[in-house]
Amino acid sequence: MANIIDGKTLAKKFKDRLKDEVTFLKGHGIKPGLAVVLVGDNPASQVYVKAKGKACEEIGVNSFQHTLHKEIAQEELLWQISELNNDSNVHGILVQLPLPDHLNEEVILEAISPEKDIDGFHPLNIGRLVINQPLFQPCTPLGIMKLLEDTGIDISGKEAVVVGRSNIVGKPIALMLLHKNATVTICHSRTQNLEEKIGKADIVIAAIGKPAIIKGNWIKQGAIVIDVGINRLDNGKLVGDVEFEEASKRASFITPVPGGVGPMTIAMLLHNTVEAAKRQSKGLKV
Ligand code: NAP
Ligand code: LUD
Repeated sequence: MANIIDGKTLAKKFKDRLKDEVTFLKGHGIKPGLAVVLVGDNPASQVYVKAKGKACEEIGVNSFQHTLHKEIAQEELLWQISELNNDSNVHGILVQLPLPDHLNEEVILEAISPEKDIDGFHPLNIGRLVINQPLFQPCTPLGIMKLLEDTGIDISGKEAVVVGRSNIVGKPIALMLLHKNATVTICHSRTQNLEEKIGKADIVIAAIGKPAIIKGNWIKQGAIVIDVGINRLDNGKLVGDVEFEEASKRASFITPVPGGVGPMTIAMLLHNTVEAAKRQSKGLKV
């Protein structure tokens, strides 16, 4: 049976360390601040934003939550972002995704100052990741790298299969694995013979958003399985993209849903916010 990678406990370890760091920074007059912008009333987004606010509170980071009407005009949202860019109490700015359809996500994300872009979604931060000179890296893939590190297994030379090619998970995690010298295959909705590709993988990253679409018996014996998917079933239960029970019989390590990648996403958000505060207090520019 696989070892369960406990994301909740690892996230707690990171948060405890960050809490001490925040105490130290406050002693030097620096109080890290995170602004979270939520547009509309998407229930999942409300849950995540609330969890982010609570995590800030736990470690002593100032959190500023801005809930905006779902029909807000793009210009108005851009104005709000520029206010946050100019606010010296705000070191990190996060605009929760997805945004309502009438808003242009690329334009909004590019309006965030790269120095405060603790989500790592600004084109400048993405470019820096591509050339392996990262500044702020997206929280979910960064959390996945910490989970992999925690297994103690060397990534170098491993076959990694990433399923999903989103800007927030699939593409950045593929780059991070590549930079650790994995041989990376990126799969998506047009990929043929997914089962065969997964069957060869030493590391599987599932970031699709479809319940149990990756069958447990596709997993190679001894593989590491990271399940990013969060799917709420009609009965209210949360499940990942991987058939957990079957996959556990083959994998060496596997992340659960919930309690795997999700908590690490939030811990990495706090990490990036503290880093942003430190950089800004030194007057560093990108
Ligand atoms: P997304 O933007 O919807 O992307 C989904 C990806 O899956 C796309 O690249 C899509 O391919 C691919 N796909 C769809 N059907 C497929 C199929 N049958 N076979 C193979 N690939 C398929 O999603 P996302 O934002 O990356 O999120 C993915 C999941 O992770 C969601 O459940 C989300 O809630 C969860 N998530 C969790 C965390 C966390 O912290 N735990 C963070 C972020 C996201 P195409 O590109 O061809 O359409
Ligand atoms: N937008 C994210 N949109 C969605 N799960 C998250 C997430 C925590 N700008 C921006 O935070 O990084 C982002 N930046 N994202 N996500 C998804 C994505 C965004 C997803 C899950 C969790 C953040 C989380 O804590 C818990 C778990 O897996 O244990 C379960 C929470 C529950 O629903 O009960």
